[in-house]
Amino acid sequence: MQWFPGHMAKTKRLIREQLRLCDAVFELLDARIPSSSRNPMIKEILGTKPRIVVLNKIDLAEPGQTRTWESVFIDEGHPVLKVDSVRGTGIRAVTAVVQKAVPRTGTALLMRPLRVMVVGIPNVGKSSFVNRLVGQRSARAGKRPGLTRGKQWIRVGRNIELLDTPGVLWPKFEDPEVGYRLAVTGAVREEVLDVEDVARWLLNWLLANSPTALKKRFDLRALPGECADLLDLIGIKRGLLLPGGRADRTKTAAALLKDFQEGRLGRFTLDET
Ligand SMILES: Nc1nc2c(ncn2[C@@H]2O[C@H](COP(=O)(O)OP(=O)(O)OP(=O)(O)O)[C@@H](O)[C@H]2O)c(=O)[nH]1
Ligand SMILES: [Mg+2]
Repeated sequence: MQWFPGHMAKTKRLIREQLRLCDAVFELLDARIPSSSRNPMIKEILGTKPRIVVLNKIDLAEPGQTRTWESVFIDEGHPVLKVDSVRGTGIRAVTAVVQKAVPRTGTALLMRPLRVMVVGIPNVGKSSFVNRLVGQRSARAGKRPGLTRGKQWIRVGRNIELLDTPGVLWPKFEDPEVGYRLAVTGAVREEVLDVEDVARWLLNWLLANSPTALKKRFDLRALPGECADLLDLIGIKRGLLLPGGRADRTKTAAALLKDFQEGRLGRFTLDET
């Protein structure tokens, strides 16, 4: 798996450089994998900069577990936001949390907007989150022409400036399970994945944690124990076939991952506290 291409090393440098200009950081985590989506390099880069944990994609995660994870991060000393950046759930609370998280010392800080950098793994929803925040105030911003905007800094209302950054992963997953969780939730580009292997991992997870979701989605009365069989069964059910009538495992695996990523199998949290 090649999940740490050159541009990620570049992003790491960008984060380091821009951090000096920032008052705080939004650490976007995927609510389905709050621990696996946490980049261990980020902690070391951010140092003591105030960090606001944003649990994004809460619409895809199991709500009870999201609350449990929220308390874990609060206990660590971070403010926590629970957000669905597509529908906008939780967005209204953001501004107040930022204002509270940044210690206001010195007049200089009061004279300019707060600068907050958005960091997170690929596909976690950083740009959606930024767009949601901007959209909320776009009418108001439109009434004040003449505002100069930097190329990368995006103004939110009067008080906050955001810096969207590209997604970063880290070079080595210590725990292979973390790699699988990142893969099934869509953080790793499909071209570098063995989709069949990842889909089998997901099927095993669902068999162990929510067999009824599988039965319901694919209209199966009973589940075979063997994962390869189950993948074939799903392929046949969905009509994803090779010439000759066998299931097309590659296509079936990709379709299953898509179903999971779009929430069609249900709401799941893969990381346990
Ligand atoms: N269901 C759901 N989907 C979301 C949410 N936030 C983002 N998405 C989807 O996730 C995908 C990635 O969103 P982006 O905002 O592009 O993610 P990103 O972190 O900016 O990705 P990179 O820039 O590639 O690192 C898109 O298909 C979004 O629609 C959310 O809260 N819920
Ligand atoms: Mg983006």
